[in-house]
Amino acid sequence: MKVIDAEFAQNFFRMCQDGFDRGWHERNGGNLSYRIKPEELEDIREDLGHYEGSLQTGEWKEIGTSVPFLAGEYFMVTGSGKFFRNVELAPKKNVCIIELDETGRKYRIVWGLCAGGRPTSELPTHLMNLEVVKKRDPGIRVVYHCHPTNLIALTYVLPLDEEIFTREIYEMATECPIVFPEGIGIVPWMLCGGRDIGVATSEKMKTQDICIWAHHGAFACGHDFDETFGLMHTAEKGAEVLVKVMSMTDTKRQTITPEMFRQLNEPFGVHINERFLYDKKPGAKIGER
Ligand code: 2HA
Ligand code: ZN
Repeated sequence: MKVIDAEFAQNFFRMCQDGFDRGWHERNGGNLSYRIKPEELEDIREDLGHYEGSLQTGEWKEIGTSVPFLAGEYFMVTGSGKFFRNVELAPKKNVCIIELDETGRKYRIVWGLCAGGRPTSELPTHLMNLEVVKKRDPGIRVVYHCHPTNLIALTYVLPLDEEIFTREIYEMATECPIVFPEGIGIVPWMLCGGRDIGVATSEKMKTQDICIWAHHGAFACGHDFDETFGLMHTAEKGAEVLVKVMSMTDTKRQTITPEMFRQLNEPFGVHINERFLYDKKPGAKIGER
């Protein structure tokens, strides 16, 4: 089977378009990675290794970090400097499949980026995230980075405190604590594109499915494309409501209380982490405990 006909690939390309349509991928903003299943790899194997039109793979290159738990696996990832806007139109130019070597320190391109290029500048963060989430749940295969406007805006006005940030977003949509009961991780502003920010993000991803990069964007992970996109969409929706509320007032007339959140646990089969359900001081403004 051709890579572009595989169901996972079509879902990957569609998610790029969905993210662009939401306004989360200006220019070359954002990146997406997917850890390919063994059976999916078998289906497309005949189409791999055709690099630059010839029957050879790219050379082994340093990832810039080490992910031994992912050694030998294959990933579909967006290309560095490529625009999400173009992925569905020309997937083979904007996306690639990489293979990791047996040490988990090197990769080579085995499909795509046919007009040249290299995998996303955030490859170390993607692979480190994919490694920690695989350890916690081998079914988690998707890692997504985008620039969602309202979540970013809030990193300028809310304290960069995970408990406060999460709680304020929880209060904006009943869905939020059900979809991310472990809350939103926060990485303060750091230089992007390298290993250090990858280490900081993957530390959050050990327990959380969504993590904000202050003044930059967000990362989310999930079992499949729908779940991962839906997670980002839900968090960004909560953030959008909060931006609207904050543009009207700094104090809410009424809201969802910790006791109300706790009622969600049983019927929805979740356990909302109690660290986000602290009691607020009477009269607390938005962003205050
Ligand atoms: O340009 O979003 O974080 C891609 C990015 C870098
Ligand atoms: Zn970014």
